[in-house]
Amino acid sequence: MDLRAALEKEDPQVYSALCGEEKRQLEGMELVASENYVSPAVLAALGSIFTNKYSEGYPGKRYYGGQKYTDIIESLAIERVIKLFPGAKTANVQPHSGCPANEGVYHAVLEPGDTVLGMDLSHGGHLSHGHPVTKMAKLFRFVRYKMKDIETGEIDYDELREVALEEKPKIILAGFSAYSRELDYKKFREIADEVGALAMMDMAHIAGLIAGKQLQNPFEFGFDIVTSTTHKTLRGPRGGIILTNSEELGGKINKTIFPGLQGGPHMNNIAAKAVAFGEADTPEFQMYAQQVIKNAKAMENEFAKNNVRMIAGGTDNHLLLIDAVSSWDATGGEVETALDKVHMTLNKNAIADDPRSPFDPSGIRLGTPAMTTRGFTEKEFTQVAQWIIAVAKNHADDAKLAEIAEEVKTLTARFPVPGM
Ligand code: DSN
Repeated sequence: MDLRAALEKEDPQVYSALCGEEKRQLEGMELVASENYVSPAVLAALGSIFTNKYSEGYPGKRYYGGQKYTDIIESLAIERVIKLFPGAKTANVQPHSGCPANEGVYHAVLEPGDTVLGMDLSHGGHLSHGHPVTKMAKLFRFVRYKMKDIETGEIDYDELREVALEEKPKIILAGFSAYSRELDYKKFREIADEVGALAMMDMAHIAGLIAGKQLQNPFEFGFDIVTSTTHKTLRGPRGGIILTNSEELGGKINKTIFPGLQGGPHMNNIAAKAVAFGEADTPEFQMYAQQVIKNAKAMENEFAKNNVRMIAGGTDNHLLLIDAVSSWDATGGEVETALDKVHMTLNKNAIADDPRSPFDPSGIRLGTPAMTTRGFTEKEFTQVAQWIIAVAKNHADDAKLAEIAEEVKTLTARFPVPGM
């Protein structure tokens, strides 16, 4: 059956929005560090009739009949993701996304009032690491560590240890959504051992770079729990996972996700996760992950040549965080808006200890995963950095922006979007 034709016939409004979004994705240059393009096979699984099925429980132990094929796909997803991250012993592939995955861990191993030591949001951490606006922060106590030196990005491991000794956290949480350097997992593990805490990593941003063997795997340093989304560098459908290094922890987490926090798993999503985990376990994916980092380095070089202030001084992964105010005397919001006008999409972002409001912070965050999937190499990303600089410097000059917009469209037209 032609699914597109069916949608067009039955719901022209939704179909028209879909066509608009396709055009936007095709003509635009996607630089949001957390976005990517999935393969046609992932799309096919996601848009499949697995969405019709309820499957509360886990493979072999469900609460509804008719589970022959859902058991096959969930077991495949579990086997494949465990193989992808050596050292993992259990996997829960049901979390609907990254926040429920992190919440699932907190509920599984903490009692109300227990303490978690995580990275400060403005230094790169994530809302779900206990930002005061979240419900989790009302249940558990979150204390913070930061970078020691914003210019190099080095984490202040001495401060982290001091806070850990004083606060006695039950979890020491590594991981981030806006940090561009590799972590010292050995130090995290040592400090966690010293205070009797679990070592947990939220690898959402870099899961694909770890799976692609370009960044270190926290399980190799004895981490207990690793959470992730599946749609960023890992290039799968939107979703979450929780991996652990012990059957005991895995059992607690399974009970917490279902029936603790979620009802029926989204089996179409789990089918798409299984496909993506299979795709990530290939030499081609390793080359992709390597190119993602090479491309980020190419932008780093171009920005450095042009005296752009990069937080942490540059990058070891797929993302860069730039201080727009110091570099170009423009706010993050102004640069984001001007880049939108030239079809380049990224997000305004707070920088460490940002004095500005989160609605118009000092920085921008950008990354290479999506355009690397479309085939960009160092040459194109050097050009991307030059355009970003030109746009930021001319953010109020609409004639100049229109000129750059045409150049951007000409380049992106040469690089197809998978699945379109
Ligand atoms: N929204 C994601 C990001 O952009 O990093 C994190 O949840």
